[in-house]
Amino acid sequence: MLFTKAIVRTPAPSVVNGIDDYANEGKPNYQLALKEHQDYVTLLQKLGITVTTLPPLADFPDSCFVEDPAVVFDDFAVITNPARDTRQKERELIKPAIEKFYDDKQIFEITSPGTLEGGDVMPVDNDLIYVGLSARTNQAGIDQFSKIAAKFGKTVKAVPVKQVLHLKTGTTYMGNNKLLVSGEYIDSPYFQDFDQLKVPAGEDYAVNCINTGNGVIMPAGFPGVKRLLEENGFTTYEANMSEFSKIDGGLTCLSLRFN
Ligand code: CIR
Repeated sequence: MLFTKAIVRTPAPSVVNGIDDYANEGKPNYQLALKEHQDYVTLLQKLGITVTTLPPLADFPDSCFVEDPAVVFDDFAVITNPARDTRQKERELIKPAIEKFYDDKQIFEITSPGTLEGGDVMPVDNDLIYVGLSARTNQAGIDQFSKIAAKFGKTVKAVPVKQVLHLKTGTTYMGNNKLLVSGEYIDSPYFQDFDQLKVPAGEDYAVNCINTGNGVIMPAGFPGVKRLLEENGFTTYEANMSEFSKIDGGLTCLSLRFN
């Protein structure tokens, strides 16, 4: 197992008004989003993960995307500083959940003018963390995050994010030097030392996968990515993401994962 615990937050009815900067596929259906979320939790549990479910927050449409207002590692956690106004308050609303698992000395914060969202943070092996310089994460945020990570022996490398929302919307790490890549990250010099698993054209959304160490969770309906993962020795489990994808949400953003 690569992680044993996860924190999620049930979507509120307001999820239908989540930010949609990229997908442009209409509004999510709340009941279906709720079902997809419940199925996601059930799948994590089936794979042996202990899930803490936080209550819905009616005033915060994107608050089910808990990956963005915090970044968690086994030995420390960072409350981030989301860039968009409607997501700002999520940082203080996730904090009590983080405090249940980490003591004061292990919790750090990104502060203005720095902005950073967890979707841009991609840890790989050897204490290296890639952080996307994106529409949501700025250089000041990366500088603050690097200083925090250095206290725990980790090195941060910044990577530009030009065509997608967050770094992990374009690439996710599967372990053993295998990096699932799509779009702007295919053959990218930033990731030339990895064994690149290249997502076929038209299946970019499915680059956002979660390797539990006990199988890979991937979005349902992407046969090319399923084949690619299976050819590389991964067992796959599919999760329906139709409603979250309408508001630019991927699988990783629905949980915080740690030991
Ligand atoms: C947003 O635009 O902030 C949300 N609608 C989607 C956040 C997705 N988060 C992620 O990929 N980590």
